[in-house]
Amino acid sequence: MRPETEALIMIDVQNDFCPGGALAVAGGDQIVPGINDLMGQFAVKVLTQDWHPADHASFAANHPGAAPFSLTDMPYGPQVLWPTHCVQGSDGAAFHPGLRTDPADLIIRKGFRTGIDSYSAFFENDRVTPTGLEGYLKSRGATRLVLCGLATDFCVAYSALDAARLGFAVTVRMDLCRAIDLDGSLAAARDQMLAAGVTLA
Ligand code: VGL
Ligand code: ZN
Repeated sequence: MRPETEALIMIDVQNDFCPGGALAVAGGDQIVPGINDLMGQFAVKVLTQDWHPADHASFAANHPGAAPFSLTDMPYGPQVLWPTHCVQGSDGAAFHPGLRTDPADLIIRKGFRTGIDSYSAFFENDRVTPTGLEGYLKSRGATRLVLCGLATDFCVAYSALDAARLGFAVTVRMDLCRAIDLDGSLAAARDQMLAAGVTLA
């Protein structure tokens, strides 16, 4: 068992990010057994769930003529337009059926505001609107975070970078993550995480 000051943050292990899903990440389902095992070691365990309304601004389908995986400009900066995924209450938004969700202390949902995407578990993509996770973790006494889940180069990396900025000691279990890897996004995410002092394990 790890000390009470360490928290495990499991990012978006949802059907739509697994093979067969709307925004499938190659090998996304392979990380499930390892995450289940790891959960047993942590006192503080948090799941995140990408949770979008059907009219969400990050969906290419809501931008007439726009192709999935193209870029658009949002008030808060550039935004990738994704295939419709993780719609609130859909099967795609459900956790992978093999993931043990019962041991989790908290499930934090993100991306539920129509006009703004939220990759990070801590802030929406404007980098200022909080999800509340920082306060939860700090009030539980967590100082060190271990992150795993989907996808390495988007929600995991954004979460790790925000966590480091907030003063947590951060380790990303790269073996328990899988990447989308859009135009070099995985290499860029690795470089940014290393530069921010995140440990890649
Ligand atoms: C994610 C793209 C869009 C992720 C979520 O979980 O990495 N990526 N929504
Ligand atoms: Zn999303």
